[in-house]
Amino acid sequence: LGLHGSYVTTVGDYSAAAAQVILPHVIGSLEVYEQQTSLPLVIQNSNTIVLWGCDPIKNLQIEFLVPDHDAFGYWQQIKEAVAQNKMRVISVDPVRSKSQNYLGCEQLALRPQTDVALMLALAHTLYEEKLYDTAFITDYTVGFEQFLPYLLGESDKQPKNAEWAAEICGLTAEQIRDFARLLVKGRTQFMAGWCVQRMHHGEQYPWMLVVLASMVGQIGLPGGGVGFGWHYNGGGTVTSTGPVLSGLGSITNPPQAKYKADFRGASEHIPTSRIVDCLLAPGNKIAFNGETLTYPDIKMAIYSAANPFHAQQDRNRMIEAWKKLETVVVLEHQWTASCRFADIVLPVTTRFERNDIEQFGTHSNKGLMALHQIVKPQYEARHDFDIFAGLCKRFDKEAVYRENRNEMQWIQALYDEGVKMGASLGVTLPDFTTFWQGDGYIEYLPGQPWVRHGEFREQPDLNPLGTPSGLIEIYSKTIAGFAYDDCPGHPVWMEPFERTHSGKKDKYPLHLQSCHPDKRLHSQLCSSEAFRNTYAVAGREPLYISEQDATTRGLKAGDIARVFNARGQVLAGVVISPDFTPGVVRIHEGAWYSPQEGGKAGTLCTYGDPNVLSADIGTSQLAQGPSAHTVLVEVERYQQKAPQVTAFGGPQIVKEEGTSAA
Ligand SMILES: Nc1nc2c(c(=O)[nH]1)N[C@H]1C(S)=C(S)[C@@H](COP(=O)(O)OP(=O)(O)OC[C@H]3O[C@@H](n4cnc5c(=O)[nH]c(N)nc54)[C@H](O)[C@@H]3O)O[C@H]1N2
Ligand SMILES: Nc1nc2c(c(=O)[nH]1)N[C@H]1C(S)=C(S)[C@@H](COP(=O)(O)OP(=O)(O)OC[C@H]3O[C@@H](n4cnc5c(=O)[nH]c(N)nc54)[C@H](O)[C@@H]3O)O[C@H]1N2
Ligand SMILES: [Mo]
Repeated sequence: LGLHGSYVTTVGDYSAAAAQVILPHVIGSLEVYEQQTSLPLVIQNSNTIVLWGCDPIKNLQIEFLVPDHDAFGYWQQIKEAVAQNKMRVISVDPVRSKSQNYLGCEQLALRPQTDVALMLALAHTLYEEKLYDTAFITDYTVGFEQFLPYLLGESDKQPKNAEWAAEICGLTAEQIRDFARLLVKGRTQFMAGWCVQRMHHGEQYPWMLVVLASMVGQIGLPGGGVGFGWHYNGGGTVTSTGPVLSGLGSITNPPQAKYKADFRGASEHIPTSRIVDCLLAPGNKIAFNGETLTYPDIKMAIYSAANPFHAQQDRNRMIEAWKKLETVVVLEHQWTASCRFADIVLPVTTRFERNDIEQFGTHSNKGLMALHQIVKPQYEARHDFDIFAGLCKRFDKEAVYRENRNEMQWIQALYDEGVKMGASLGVTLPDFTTFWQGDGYIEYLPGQPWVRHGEFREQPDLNPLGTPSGLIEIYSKTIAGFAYDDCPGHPVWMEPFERTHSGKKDKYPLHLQSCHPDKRLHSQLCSSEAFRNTYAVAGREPLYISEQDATTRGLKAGDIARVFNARGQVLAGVVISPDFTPGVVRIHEGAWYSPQEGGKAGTLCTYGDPNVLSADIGTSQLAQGPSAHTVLVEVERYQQKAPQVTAFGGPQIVKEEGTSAA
């Protein structure tokens, strides 16, 4: 696109949009995609691990790169330490997670979306009982004095004490005080997941957790402090020393685009999850992290390796917005809902039909792996790379795009670059032919255990954080300067646009979680009937629900339920689970959208896509991230004859005139 003309880019992602924007202001880096303190050091030094909305045993199955699954060995040691009472692990989570069940650990079952209130009360208790680390606050942070009047209620007549939070989060004041005391009793490692920042005002949770960890005072010590990436990409595995390969797209001076578009004053980038807003209201202005963006008038969208008809919130609103696009192109090897809403679908190869090279172990950087082609490209499928090269050919940019390399030449070039990098690191790699035709596998030498924020703690002057002050910003002048009413200068508790147990009587009394599936990566392979049969219920995506909520609704295990709110309705198969507390239900994200009547907004989804029910509202003016987890629903038994699931199968091959159907 860049070689040809102009295009609108997206910033941030669905995963951690709120954390990615706030944490650089607060602690100077993204944190979410960075390596964590090595797990061996945690096992050695931590007295308590707090899993805050964090389910590593479920989510560590996935990595950006080829997973090495090494983290699970350490988690087994943590499980043993818990069994021998050498360590406490406390899961702060409204539901009993897979990790909790695996570790046999404790739980603080707070109400959904009330984490910031709980953290404030923990901070208040540490302050009131003089248990917080004043030296750490003085030496490593700024802005405690601006935060304190709010914490103590001097600025708003509401002390954020344990009694106050107990009303909101459903724990007792005594439980909250005990927890605060435990945090400073020994070494405490906070491990934070990302679900809680995928909620309305999702920026407040990572910010307040950093403030709480600062008051505990152990940031930068082995087995203490806070991290936001233990549950993904093998976070906390020890990083090996070896080359990190670059990828494609390293075109350095791209030639001037032939057709530079006129944006007519509109912005050339939008926050990823604001796409539907943008389509519905081009020209509208929104605030975003200190900028004012003007939505551009987008006419065409291209999706490669993404399935927006799973990922994006509020499906029915999205269906209306999609009509504004003149052309939608999807590059896929699965007939997803996104393909069905596209004008042109270009079939791509799976990785089994390609040659490739990849690192394995994302954070562990364990080594290199040759990914050999297993079968020739099937039917008309082509490599994404070849499709884009073919498009570039039409305006004479193929050679520039390819950098004069085909698939194997790219692999060899990346490898050779790795050999050079290795040499400078003292790591000797065999020549390419030996690697590719031999084992196809290189394991680097293990590195040294490492402590996140350790260098900062040791020498804050020499190793300042990337914040304006170089220190942790409990109060951020930058953020305060934006003057957003939904994200002020220090962390605060704010009611989300909807919440269970909020005291308001709601038509939709259940909180719907749409956490990441245990059995899939998002929507991938949901199309496989054989695989679906290992977890689907009555042919639908499972709906996890407590015994009490099921009984009061006359639901039995295996029933088909209708899950609905004002935004939409889906069918799902009932699973009654002791892991779920009353008031909280779950349908995993990635369940394929299955409209009873295709293309019609409001129609029943017959398989169970939770994004039919979610709201498409930005977290705040700061990050404009997705609020996918701020969702209330009601559930009832589906009385009628269950309609067919339409999501799977296809495409239907239409015979072109004058040709024979292949
Ligand atoms: N309600 C709710 N919604 C959510 C979330 C949530 O927690 N709740 N989580 C959000 C998060 S964190 C994320 S990351 C997003 C994920 O959203 P996506 O990344 O859009 O989800 P995937 O299902 O992984 O889609 C990837 C698609 O790429 C295709 N694919 C695989 N290999 C290739 C290839 O080589 N080339 C091409 N062209 N295509 C390929 C797959 O078949 C698949 O359809 O979802 C977000 N949506
Ligand atoms: N198996 C598997 N692993 C994956 C993925 C996948 O699709 N499948 N996707 C990967 C990707 S792209 C991402 S972004 C990450 C996502 O990682 P996360 O966003 O951290 O994962 P989730 O599973 O959505 O939620 C984690 C935990 O948050 C809890 N939780 C929900 N609501 C609340 C609340 O109000 N308060 C508290 N304290 N806890 C709450 C849930 O019960 C759950 O146990 O996972 C990665 N790993
Ligand atoms: Mo993600």
